[in-house]
Amino acid sequence: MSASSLMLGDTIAAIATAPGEAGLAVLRLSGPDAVALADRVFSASGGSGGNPLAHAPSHTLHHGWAIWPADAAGAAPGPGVRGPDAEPGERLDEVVAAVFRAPRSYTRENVVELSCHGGARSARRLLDALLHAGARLARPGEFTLRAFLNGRLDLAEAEAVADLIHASTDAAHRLALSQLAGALSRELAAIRERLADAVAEVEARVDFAEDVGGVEVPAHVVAAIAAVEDDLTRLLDGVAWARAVRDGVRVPIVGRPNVGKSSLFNALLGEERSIVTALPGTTRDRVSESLELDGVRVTFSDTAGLRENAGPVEAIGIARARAALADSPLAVWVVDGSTALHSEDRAIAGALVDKPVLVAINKMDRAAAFDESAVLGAFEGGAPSAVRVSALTGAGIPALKGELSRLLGAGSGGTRLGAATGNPRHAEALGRARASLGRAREAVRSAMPGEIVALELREALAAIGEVTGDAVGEDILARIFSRFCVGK
Ligand SMILES: Nc1nc2c(ncn2[C@@H]2O[C@H](COP(=O)(O)OP(=O)(O)OP(=O)(O)O)[C@@H](O)[C@H]2O)c(=O)[nH]1
Ligand SMILES: [Mg+2]
Repeated sequence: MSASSLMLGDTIAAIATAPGEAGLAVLRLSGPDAVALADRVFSASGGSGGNPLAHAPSHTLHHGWAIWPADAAGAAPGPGVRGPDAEPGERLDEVVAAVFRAPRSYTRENVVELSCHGGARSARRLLDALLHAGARLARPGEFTLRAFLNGRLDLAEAEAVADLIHASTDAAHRLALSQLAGALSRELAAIRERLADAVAEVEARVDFAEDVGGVEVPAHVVAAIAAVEDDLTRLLDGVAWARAVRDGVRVPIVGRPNVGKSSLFNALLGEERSIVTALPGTTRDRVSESLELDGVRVTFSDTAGLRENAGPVEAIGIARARAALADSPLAVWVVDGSTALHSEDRAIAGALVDKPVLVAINKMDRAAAFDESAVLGAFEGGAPSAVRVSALTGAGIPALKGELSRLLGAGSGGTRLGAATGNPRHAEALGRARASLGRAREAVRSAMPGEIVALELREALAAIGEVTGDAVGEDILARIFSRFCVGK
């Protein structure tokens, strides 16, 4: 990839902190002219003149004032730069400048961080001053993109920066931190080394073979390929859980009217959030609320009871319930355990066949009116998990939560959260690598030419390399970094 098309040559600026009233805000500048540009808006004395930062050693702090810069000769303000809102030399705020010289900085370029007061205006006016002085407004994630392009972070580590910022549970935070610290990258580096050895062995034999078809791949190479496949399988087994940890999951609570969905929703959350009445058709609007379950942010939504012949308002609620079902990986299906299985229940079961379902057999405080096999038998494809509960008394609720967390993947390889990844981009590439390895072993088994084996191994290597960014295109980088906020 060419650095020029990503414009590494210029100096970028952005506000790095969230907007709002706060003690401090921080602006970041990165690029070859970071120190010179900072000097144009920084004054140690509060007046203009002197370039106090020009000779500042790396990793030093400087107290002073931010001032509106004198007009730069020829520095026409770029797009997004507002006209001057102050006189040259006018004080904008009292600040501290931190100077980091390349390559000892976040981006490996010259970096200056200006800490000013928080609130609506200070940072914004200071940013305007920096843009007026000749900096370009950074794009989302551009500082981290530069850290990646300059080799300070690999791509998986750079993506972990975004995950860290988005993390909403301790487990998600830990997962992102371990990825930022290189746990995944190190595991993948070890895998790639073993694969590269295997490729070298196969290719050496291909080069020396008289008859291409006659290359024999030694048993220890086949074993090495199989071992790498196992390692990839372990990583892929942990993806579902790590993904749930990273992104959270939405779990709709569905069922026919009056079975106790809202009561169960309230019992799960431990608060009276949804309205409960003895009348069927009580819930019409979708009500959602989150809780943390073994480190996963689970957002339950209470939905309108699914039935035919509903009134117009209820019908809209039912349509929303169906929509909630469509975009969730998992659903809780509530049935009334004190009545026989209804034909409406069977219809709902039919709509749930293609996703993991947890059945809550509710109202267990009453006499059971059907056997469990009636519920489970309503599913054509494999029987789902079922737990008997009483939303009224709270019995069975902890068991239901435990089963839910098991279904989300807790206990799988990913719970150790060591080298786990929940990033769909990683999962896709690792899955492709594993498939290539399977084909490589198959090629060996069916005595195909050594070149085919080598080709598959090289494809696997390339796919793994995509995760750490050894081989990715600009379009992929653009997509990844657009997830970031400006200033990161
Ligand atoms: N005995 C008993 N009654 C329950 C239980 N759970 C819910 N109920 C009662 O069942 C009735 C319906 O409860 P809701 O929670 O409103 O049921 P729903 O499925 O949300 O109903 P809709 O919103 O109309 O679809 C209420 O009278 C609840 O008190 C339970 O575990 N045991
Ligand atoms: Mg309800």
